[in-house]
Amino acid sequence: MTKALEGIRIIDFTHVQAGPACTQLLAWFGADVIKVERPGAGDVTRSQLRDIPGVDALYFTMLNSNKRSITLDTKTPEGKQVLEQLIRGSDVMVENFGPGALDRMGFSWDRIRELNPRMIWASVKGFSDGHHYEDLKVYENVAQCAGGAASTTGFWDGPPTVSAAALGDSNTGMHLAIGILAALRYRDKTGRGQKVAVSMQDSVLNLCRVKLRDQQRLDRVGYLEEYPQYPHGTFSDVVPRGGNAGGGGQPGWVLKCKGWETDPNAYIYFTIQGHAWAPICKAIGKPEWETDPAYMTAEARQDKIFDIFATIEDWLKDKTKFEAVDILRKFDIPCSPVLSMKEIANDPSLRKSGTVVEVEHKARGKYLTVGSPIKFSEMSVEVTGSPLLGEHTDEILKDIGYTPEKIAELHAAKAV
Ligand code: CAO
Repeated sequence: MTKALEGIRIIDFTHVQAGPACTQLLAWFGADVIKVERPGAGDVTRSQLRDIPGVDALYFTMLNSNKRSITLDTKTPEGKQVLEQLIRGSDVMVENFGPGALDRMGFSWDRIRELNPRMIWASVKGFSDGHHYEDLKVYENVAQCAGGAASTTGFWDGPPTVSAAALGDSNTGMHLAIGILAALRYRDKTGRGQKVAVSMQDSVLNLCRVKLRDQQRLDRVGYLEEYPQYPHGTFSDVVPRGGNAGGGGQPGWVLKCKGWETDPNAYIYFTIQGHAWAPICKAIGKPEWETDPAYMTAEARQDKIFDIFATIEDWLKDKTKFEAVDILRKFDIPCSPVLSMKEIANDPSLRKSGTVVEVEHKARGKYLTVGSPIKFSEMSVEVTGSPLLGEHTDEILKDIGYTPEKIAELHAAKAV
C-alpha cells in the first residue's frame, strides 16, 4: 500500500522526546527517517531508565520506531562531509539541540540552504527566536511552566502542577510535524525549502488557549462562573487553578466509585452538560431535580455543585467505574472511567484499533508502544521496532554514494 510520505527522506538530527516524536510520526506515514546519532552513545534516551541491562530503553524504543540509524561524529571533518552529503540528498532535516549547537557545528540555516535550497529545516527550541529566554535549554516541565499549563493545573490550595501528558515534548513534536507537512506542500508549489521553527512554550500555550480566554474574562468581570471558586470563594486577578473542573465551561468532576478506598483509579469523570441534566436526574434517581427551579439551570446549580457531586457519589458507591459508565452511557451522559496505564495497556479496543501495538525489537524482543492515533481510510500505518545504534550506518552511506573503501576509511577515522 502506498504511504503518503514515501520518497521523502528526513535527516532526524533529534534527541530525547520533542524531536523524535515528530520524526516518528512522519516515519509512520512512510518517510525514510534517518536518525543521526553520536558514535558510541547515541540518543541519551537509549540508556535512560533502562529496564533491561545493556538494551535500548523503552524511552528510546517508543519514540524511534520505523526509523533507520546512522552513527556520525558531526564534529569531525569526515563526519561533516557525510552530513553535507546527506543534506544534499534529503528533503527535511529536523533538529532539537540546545540553542546555537548547529551553528557551532558549522550547519547554520544559511549553510544548509546553500547546500540544498529545497531543504526544509525544522527546529524545536524551548523559546522562540528573539524571545528574551531564547538562550535557555528546556525540558518538558520547564515548558509547561513557561506556557501557562502549570499555573492553571492542580488545586487552588496546592502549588502549580505539571501534567503527565507531554505537553512540552510530544505536543511540540506534533506541531512541528504539521509545520513540516505545510512546508512540503509549499515546496511542491514553489520549489523552495524553508525553515520551520516551533517553540515548546508556544506549543504549550496553544493547548492552554482556554486559560488565556479565562484571563480576559476575569479581567473584564472579576470572576469565572464555571470554576469551583464561584460563587463561594474568591478570585484574584489571575486565572486560578480549578482542580478537576471542565475547562470548556461544563461543570464536571472526578467522582469516587466502588473500591476507591484501595484502588487509586476507582473513579469516573462525570460531566454535567446542560443538555444532559434531565437524563442525569433520571439516571441517578433524582427525577424531582429536573423540574425544581433550584436545580433546573446551570446558574441555579452552580452554588450547590459540590452537593450535587456528593449525591452522585452516593449513587456511585456500590458501582464500579465500569458498571457506572455502562449505566450512564444509556442516558447519553458524557463520562469515562479513569483508566490506569495497566488497563490501557490491556484494552482490547486500543489493541484492535492499532493505538497500542506490540512490536519486535532485535535485542529486547516484544514490547508495547503507541501506534498512530491518526487513522486513514486509504493508508495503513504499520509500526516497526526501533533501530539499534548505527544499525544502518553502512547501508545509508552506500545509499548516498559512498564506496566500500570510503566507508572503511570513515570507520577507521572513527567518524561513524
Ligand atoms: N556528533 C557530534 N556532536 C554531536 C552530535 C553528533 N552526532 N549530536 C549532537 N552533538 C553535540 C552538539 O553539537 C552539541 O554540542 P555543543 O554543545 O558542544 O555545541 C551537543 O552534542 C548537544 O548539546 P545539547 O545542548 O542539545 O544537549 P544537552 O544535553 O546539553 O541539552 C536539551 C539537552 C534537550 C536541554 C537541549 O538539547 C535543548 O534545550 N533542546 C531544545 C529544546 C528541546 O527540544 N527540549 C526537549 C527535549 S525533550 O524533553
